[in-house]
Amino acid sequence: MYKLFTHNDLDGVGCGIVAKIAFGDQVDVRYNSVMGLDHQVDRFLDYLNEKKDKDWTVLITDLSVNEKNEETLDEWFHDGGKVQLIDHHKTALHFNDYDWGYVKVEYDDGRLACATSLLYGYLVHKGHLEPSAALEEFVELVRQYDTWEWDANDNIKAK
Ligand SMILES: [Mn+2]
Repeated sequence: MYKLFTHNDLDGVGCGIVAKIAFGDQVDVRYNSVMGLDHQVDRFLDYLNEKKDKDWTVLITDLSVNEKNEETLDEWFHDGGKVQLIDHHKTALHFNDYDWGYVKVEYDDGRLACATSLLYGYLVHKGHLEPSAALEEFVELVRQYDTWEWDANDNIKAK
């Protein structure tokens, strides 16, 4: 099973949609405010540590965790647990120091990344998701909305 903790804004919900297309009923998605995330992650890590349940893959998108959860996630990972944090905020770049962190602010061609576009790329790369034109359009609209590129491009569809 996959447990996805994601933001409750459009980009975060986009991650939930992409994850559900990839994993169907094998993913449990929880949408969080910036302030609410750490409590939820902390509670779930307590559950995992108590049950020693290694079947779960913990995914965190569009938000980053506090230092305490960062340490607990790293311990869980080194104990054989499955963890992946994916984000596009500059403030989260230090998570790239971990094998379970994937933070990218912009693509090589200069376009800004969003969490939905990073998660989509990740799931396609891992073979969890079949790319499609419809999905790519959805992901690109979310990306333009989240990065305000819709404004520069006057892309009302993304708005
Ligand atoms: Mn975002």
